[in-house]
Amino acid sequence: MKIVAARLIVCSPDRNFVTLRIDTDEGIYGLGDATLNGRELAVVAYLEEHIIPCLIGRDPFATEDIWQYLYRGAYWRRGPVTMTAIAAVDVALWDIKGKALKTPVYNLLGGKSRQGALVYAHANGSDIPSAIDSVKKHIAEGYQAIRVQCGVPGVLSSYGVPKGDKPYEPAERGLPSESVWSTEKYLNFVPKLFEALRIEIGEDIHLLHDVHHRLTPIEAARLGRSLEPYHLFWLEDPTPAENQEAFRLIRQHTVIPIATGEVFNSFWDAHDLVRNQWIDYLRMTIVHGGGITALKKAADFAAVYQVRTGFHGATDLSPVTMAAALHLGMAIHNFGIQEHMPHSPLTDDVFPHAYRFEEGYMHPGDAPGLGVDLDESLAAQYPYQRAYLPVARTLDGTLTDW
Ligand code: EZ4
Ligand code: CO
Repeated sequence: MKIVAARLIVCSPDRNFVTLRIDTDEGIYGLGDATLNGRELAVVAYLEEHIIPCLIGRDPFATEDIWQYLYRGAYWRRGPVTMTAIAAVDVALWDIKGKALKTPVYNLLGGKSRQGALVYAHANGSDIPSAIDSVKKHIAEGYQAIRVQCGVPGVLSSYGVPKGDKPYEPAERGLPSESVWSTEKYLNFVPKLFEALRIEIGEDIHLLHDVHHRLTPIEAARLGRSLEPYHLFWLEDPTPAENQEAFRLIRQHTVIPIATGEVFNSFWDAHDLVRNQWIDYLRMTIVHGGGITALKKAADFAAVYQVRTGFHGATDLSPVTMAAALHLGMAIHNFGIQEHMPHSPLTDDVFPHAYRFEEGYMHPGDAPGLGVDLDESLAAQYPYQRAYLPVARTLDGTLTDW
């Protein structure tokens, strides 16, 4: 089998998605997600100008060799644009492999290790009562694990809280909006939120929280310690992780489980975190971390240190990535949990898929390959629109981590 063509489909069914389609001489094609939120067209150019010409004529089954060719062969290693482009190729090739062999991709990665993938939903509210309502709504839908974000009194537009009555979506069309941040108000407020939640919903539901890189290590340690009575499933991105050593300090002070890695693009971003057991869950994702080939190795390395996976799964990761994450999550032994932020009905129509949600778990389905398609004529009705993630400033106007 040979690769005969590859092209990008850029569309915006409620939000932007970049999809790579690779075609073979046997009529089988594969899809890969190439969406890098807020920097979409950089990946399109990288693929169109620099990668696609090198793919034509290659054997699509050679996932390892093609990965190495694109990674080592570029000389310039790593970086989110490069690794998203490599991921798109890699995932499309695994899709082709599965379709050609007439089996779901999870069978090519080790086979099913579990019945389904435990997922967590996003609950949010502008204040504690509305956050509690949102959690109860998700429990009623069957979720057994729920991330909770809440507006902080005195802080305009906190992370994870929708502005209107539409579901929370981090990217916004137009130029970047600005939000305000106060660490002091946040640190005083969050324990009250989780105290109220445990009183209202009891002990059984898993609760999670995303700090979104906004604290220093010692502030994160204080938060972790103050949340211990409410036994969270995890505290996510407590501090930025460029300095992996920062997590040592958090670990010295609190037993709260720690998750990080959604912005990582290489396992080297996580190497110290994992081998020192400074984290409990690795959130690297297939689309930004170099594809199934790279994430399988990362997960296997993490397994040696009893670190489990918690792949990023926000709406900016397309249904193709959700499927890829579920196939890999079904197969590896150290799967932990999968983020599930449902796509809009329109996005789901553009990407018909075999995966499904049932009673707190997701299932990748048994279609050959990844089990996701792209309705190109529908996609064409929703062209790309420039969009960005917001930026954040502290109360005195200093730019801070969003
Ligand atoms: O801000 O996916 O845990 N989920 C997150 C997401 C990220 C977005 C960035 O594109 O932190 O909401
Ligand atoms: Co996050």
